[in-house]
Amino acid sequence: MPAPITPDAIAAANAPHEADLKRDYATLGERLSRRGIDIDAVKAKIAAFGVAVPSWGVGTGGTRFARFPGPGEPRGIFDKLDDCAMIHRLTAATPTVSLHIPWDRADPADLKAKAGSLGLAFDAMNSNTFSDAPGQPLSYKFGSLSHTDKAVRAQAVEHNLDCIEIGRAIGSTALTVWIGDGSNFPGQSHFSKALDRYLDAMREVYAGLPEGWRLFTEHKMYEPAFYSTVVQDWGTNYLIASELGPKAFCLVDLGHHAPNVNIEMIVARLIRFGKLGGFHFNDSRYGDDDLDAGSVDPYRLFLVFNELIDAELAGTDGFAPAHMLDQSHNVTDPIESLMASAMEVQRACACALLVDRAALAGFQEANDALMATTTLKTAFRTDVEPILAMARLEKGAAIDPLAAYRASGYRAKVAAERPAASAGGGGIV
Ligand SMILES: [Mn+2]
Repeated sequence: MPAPITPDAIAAANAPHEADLKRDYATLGERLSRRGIDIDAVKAKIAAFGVAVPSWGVGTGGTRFARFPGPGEPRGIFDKLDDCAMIHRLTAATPTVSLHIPWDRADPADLKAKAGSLGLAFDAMNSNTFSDAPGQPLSYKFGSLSHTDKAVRAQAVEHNLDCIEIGRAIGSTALTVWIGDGSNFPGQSHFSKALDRYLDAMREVYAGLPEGWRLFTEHKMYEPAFYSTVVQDWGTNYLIASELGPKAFCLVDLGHHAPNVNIEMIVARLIRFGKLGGFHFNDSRYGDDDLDAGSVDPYRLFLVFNELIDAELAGTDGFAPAHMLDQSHNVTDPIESLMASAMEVQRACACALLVDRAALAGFQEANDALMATTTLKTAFRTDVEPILAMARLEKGAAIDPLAAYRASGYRAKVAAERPAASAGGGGIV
């Protein structure tokens, strides 16, 4: 097994860039100090910021038309963890991995040992009742937690409880539930009855939460059901989380909304009512495209973080949203996309930390629309790359993770050991 890149190799890759970075950091620090901002404080926040990598993200994704596997694809969860470790060593931004069961099913002791040896921990568990696992007694073709057949619902509940058990054994403290349940035809499904069945099933899952765990429900407007989905929008999701209880929260996947929906405002609403659980970061152009975070609309990502930082600074009680990437890599090396995306999320966070909040509040009170929006733009337009790079350097990660990754030859090394994949193993939620 090729070891992920060594500290010496990273230091060698950094050496030619260190002097320039220090100059750039000092220059930016001087400019920010004129705005009353302490660059070291921003850097410390970024250094402490992490976003979880989804285990399924390190494999090549695909569309429902085709999948074009890349070289050296992970053969299973242990290969996936190696790839996740590579991402974290180079970026120091992804300390945790989010598992999907049954795709990543393995002996929990082995999972924990492998992750520990790589310096990784586990984030939220993800259940899968949107496809049929081999040998599964009952099919989810017509739904899972909201299925008309009680036996199918019971099977789906049992699977979620199983995910919790695995998670408990490996140190996870949250379960994310996304279902594909819904309908393709008007009249196919009774909206209220389906939601009631879902709520009844979810109450059983909720009852199985260990002490200190949180339950995240993820809404999605369409797909795989195209006419209606049971958990279709943030409003329904909020009602679900409210019905279930204080350990239930809403998860916001940036790709799961109708076009042009004001996602940052949804975030603010969920914060206001104490039900924001976390995020699946990605980007989209037309629908649930699962493009790399910040690749199409970095300003929207910034505006989401603007709400998060606002809530954090306001000292919102119990505010601790989970951050995770959830994207599909069809034409890029997944490791490169995940590194770039983790850094985009950090960038949005860093820019949001630069917002002059006292000035913004003043402009809002004075109804000065132009100066209010300019205040946000001033923060967004600041090139914070020296802050991100310095945070990486000081944590032993790479100043330029993409260049260091390419220079390492990691992909060619794992390709020599991992037979070419022909299909399968993908999945986007
Ligand atoms: Mn998602």
